[in-house]
Amino acid sequence: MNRKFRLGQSREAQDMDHREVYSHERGGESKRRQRQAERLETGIEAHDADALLRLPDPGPWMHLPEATLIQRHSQWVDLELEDHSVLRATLGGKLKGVRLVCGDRVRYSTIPVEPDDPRLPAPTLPRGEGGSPAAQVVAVMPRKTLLKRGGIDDREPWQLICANADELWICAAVVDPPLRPGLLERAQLLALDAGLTFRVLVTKRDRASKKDTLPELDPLREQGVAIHETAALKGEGIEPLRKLLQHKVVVLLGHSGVGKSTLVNALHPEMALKTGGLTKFGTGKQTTTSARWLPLQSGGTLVDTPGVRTLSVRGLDRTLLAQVFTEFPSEVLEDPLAFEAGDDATLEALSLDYPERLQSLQRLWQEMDDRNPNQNVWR
Ligand SMILES: Nc1nc2c(ncn2[C@@H]2O[C@H](COP(=O)(O)OP(=O)(O)OP(=O)(O)O)[C@@H](O)[C@H]2O)c(=O)[nH]1
Ligand SMILES: [Mg+2]
Repeated sequence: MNRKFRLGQSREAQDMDHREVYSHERGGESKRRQRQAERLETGIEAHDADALLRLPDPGPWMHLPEATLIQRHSQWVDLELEDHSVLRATLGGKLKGVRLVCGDRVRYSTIPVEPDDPRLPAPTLPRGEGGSPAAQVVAVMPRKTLLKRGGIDDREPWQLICANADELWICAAVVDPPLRPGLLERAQLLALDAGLTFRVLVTKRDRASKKDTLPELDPLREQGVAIHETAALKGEGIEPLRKLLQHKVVVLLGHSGVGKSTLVNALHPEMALKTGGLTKFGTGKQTTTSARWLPLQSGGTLVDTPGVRTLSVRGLDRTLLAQVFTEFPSEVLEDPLAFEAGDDATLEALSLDYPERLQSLQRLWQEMDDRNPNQNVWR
């Protein structure tokens, strides 16, 4: 038989007959990616999106001490204990498949707990900071709130941002980096979904004239969304935020380079978080790389997060749109796609102050029902 060989791999001639498989490969896709695409197609790995958020019962572990997960690393997590010291911990086998996130309240053990499956090796415990005993997280407590955004595809339907937060502050710079249209509405939807109070923080206010009233925020102003203007480098607009933070956990979200870490440093200079400049294109440099839980001396906790390009609303409930697009009549909110966004007569009949919001509503409406946006990438 005339066999063809590829590097490090022999191949049955009949495989070659399945041209649809082979032709993908010739198109430059790796075998792994092909297999992923096939699984998505057959739905073998399609999960119940809500099931992925369910947590195992912490009941058997309630005798163990509780801590807050303050930072996730690839192999371990950092916990903040009752006495505010930090302990590095691995995740116990019982939490396999459970995705923990910054802000989770967890139960931990300082004695290694054997894994359920005897074939698995016992976890190697890293040494904690300052030689303190290392630990293993064995349970996670029910979450008061969970801030999440739509994920990549059905295998990862949600990207978790923070657990147990009270407020979401979306940061938008006056200039550099430019605000992507729709980011504020998207953040508003995520906050509504998680049940968090929503505020807009205008950063770098010193970079624009005081006469500039930032008319792009008018639709939000009219809805009564709280908007706070700050110039963190000059310390302007910081004190009112300090008051708002008392007894609260606040997540900072925004594009890379809008000044989230600079704002944290202005509120708590001892934190001395790394901040970055901007690229020559006026975009951020992704200086912050993982979410961090930062308790402030003046009260409250800030969660600094890495810059986002966009916030997917895939999988969120469409009824939330009525609370964001309050100016639209119910017939539009029931089926926005029935209205032609480019048609002057339609827009006039709706007498919209901000006609561009109809397009934005339509886009979000479609995205919320987008089952698997990556499914068609391969063809
Ligand atoms: N003029 C001015 N520049 C600011 C202000 N706040 C931040 N910057 C600058 O903006 C740049 C980015 O700030 P960062 O705090 O690193 O931004 P970030 O949002 O944390 O960015 P990522 O960590 O990449 O998501 C830095 O060069 C800051 O000096 C401000 O109030 N005024
Ligand atoms: Mg940062």
